[in-house]
Amino acid sequence: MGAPDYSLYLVTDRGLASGRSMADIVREAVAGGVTCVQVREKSGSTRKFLEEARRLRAVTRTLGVFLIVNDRVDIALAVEADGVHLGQQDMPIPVARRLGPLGWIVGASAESLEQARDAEEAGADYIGASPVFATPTKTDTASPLGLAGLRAMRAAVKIPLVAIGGIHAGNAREVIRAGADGLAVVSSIVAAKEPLKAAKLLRQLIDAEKKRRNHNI
Ligand code: TZP
Ligand code: MG
Repeated sequence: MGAPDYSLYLVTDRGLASGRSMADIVREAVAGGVTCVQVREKSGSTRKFLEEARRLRAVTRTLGVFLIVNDRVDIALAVEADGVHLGQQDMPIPVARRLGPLGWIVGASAESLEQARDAEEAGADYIGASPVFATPTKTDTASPLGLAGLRAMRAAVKIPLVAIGGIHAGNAREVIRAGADGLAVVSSIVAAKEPLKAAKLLRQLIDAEKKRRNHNI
């Protein structure tokens, strides 16, 4: 499916979906410009996680976007996801890499420069820079990196940086300007009344800022 595009990276959260199905939200979000989807389930059984991942695998395959599974290598393998996203307490990056097929995407969260460097050295494909801003969506985080922290992380590693935490249309451009290759969002799309429109606006902002950056203007 070509090189992964992390530009607008949607992370799912059923708790914010107001009863709508994640599959519908993902369809709308991808129509609006989401380039990559991570299925994330923080409560409930393995069985439920597997079922949700299976549904989203089918949707993302049809739409031609990458599907990444949060935390769980077993579920990622079971649904033939394109990769897995690992936190500091999850399976170590090289172990996940060995278990997955060739070309598997292994992403890793980093809350500090040291964690980012370690993840790169361990062979991560990208880093989830977390959290850039404080967010009610996830409160068990380290203190926010802020734009300065993100800039420092950008300077510390070469692999793609996907920024996460408190990102919305009002700050998207400055986060890209600070060196992010992509923006990961939960509530800005999942909780939006119109996920398609929300995704479209974010994608426009990201593309415009990346273009500006590439032309050095
Ligand atoms: N990891 C760090 S912050 C976060 C995750 C999963 C939640 C981001 O949610 P939101 O709603 O985009 O701020
Ligand atoms: Mg995790």
